[in-house]
Amino acid sequence: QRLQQLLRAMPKAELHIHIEGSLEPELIFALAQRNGVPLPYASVEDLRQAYAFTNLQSFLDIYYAGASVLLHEQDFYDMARAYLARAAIDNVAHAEIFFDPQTHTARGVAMETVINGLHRACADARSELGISATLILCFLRHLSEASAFETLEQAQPLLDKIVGVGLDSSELGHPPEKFARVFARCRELGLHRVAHAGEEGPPAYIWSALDALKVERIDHGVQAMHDAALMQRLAQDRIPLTVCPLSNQKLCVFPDLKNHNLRQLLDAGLCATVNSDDPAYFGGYINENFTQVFAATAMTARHAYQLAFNSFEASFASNADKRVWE
Ligand code: ES4
Ligand code: ZN
Repeated sequence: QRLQQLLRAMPKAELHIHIEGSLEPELIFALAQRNGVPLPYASVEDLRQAYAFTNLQSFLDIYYAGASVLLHEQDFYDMARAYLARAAIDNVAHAEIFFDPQTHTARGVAMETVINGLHRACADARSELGISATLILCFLRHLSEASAFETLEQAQPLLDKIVGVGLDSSELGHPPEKFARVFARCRELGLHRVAHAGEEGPPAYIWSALDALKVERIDHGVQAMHDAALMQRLAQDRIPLTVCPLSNQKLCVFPDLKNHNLRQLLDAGLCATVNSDDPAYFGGYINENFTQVFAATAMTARHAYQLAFNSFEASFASNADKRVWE
């Protein structure tokens, strides 16, 4: 219908996409073959069969296994280029791409291999696809503060190729405070800051992401609904939430999309956005997230306009980025 067409056609910014979560099973198998990396799955179909998740951790185990096929700069380039080509089809004008360097450096891949491959794909997307794309380095919260500091050190010579830092991986038991000193250092370095909080974890983790990490956006944040004072803070300060409906459905954060609270977050005046998170694993790219959540919750064209507007307001797009698509 007309609303579904509007959702697909409208220009949008994607602010919550893990590049390792855009690796399609076909590309995982192609890279495994190219690099001689053994996989514990017999075929593409066999791997897809394993995509039945009950919570965040059950997904992360498979997601980290899939990323093990990435070894060379060209692998990181091919992965990011495939995502950006797909994003262009969904009328994404600007993408801020998360990557998890510790997943790769722990396997002996150099930081510059990761960042240079991803950055070259972003540069080519600018000239060839008319999309501006920037990179956000995410620290894995299940690892130590020392490991995060070491990661920041390794990235130091390449900081002109990233726009900010994030915090992801297993949320429960890993509150944001653990990384307060790392994020303080990142702030001194002039980096933008975001963190996953309130995906599975409690509203208290959203408060500490704001107050201990001084983040500018909250990734997910859907648990904020359980804390009225927090809702007021998020609305008053217009702290964006990067919401990922299909992810929340697949990881059983909500029993189904009909119960998703995106509409309530928007109607409460929050700067919510729609994003794809790990599209190769969760059953769709950004337009699929828009069309499915709108169909399930009977949102309107007014909500569609607000979400597109919010995505650009919430972005870290520079004037140079805007010149790519304005
Ligand atoms: C993630 Cl859905 C989600 N949550 C936390 N960390 C992640 N890394 C990749 N996807
Ligand atoms: Zn995420």
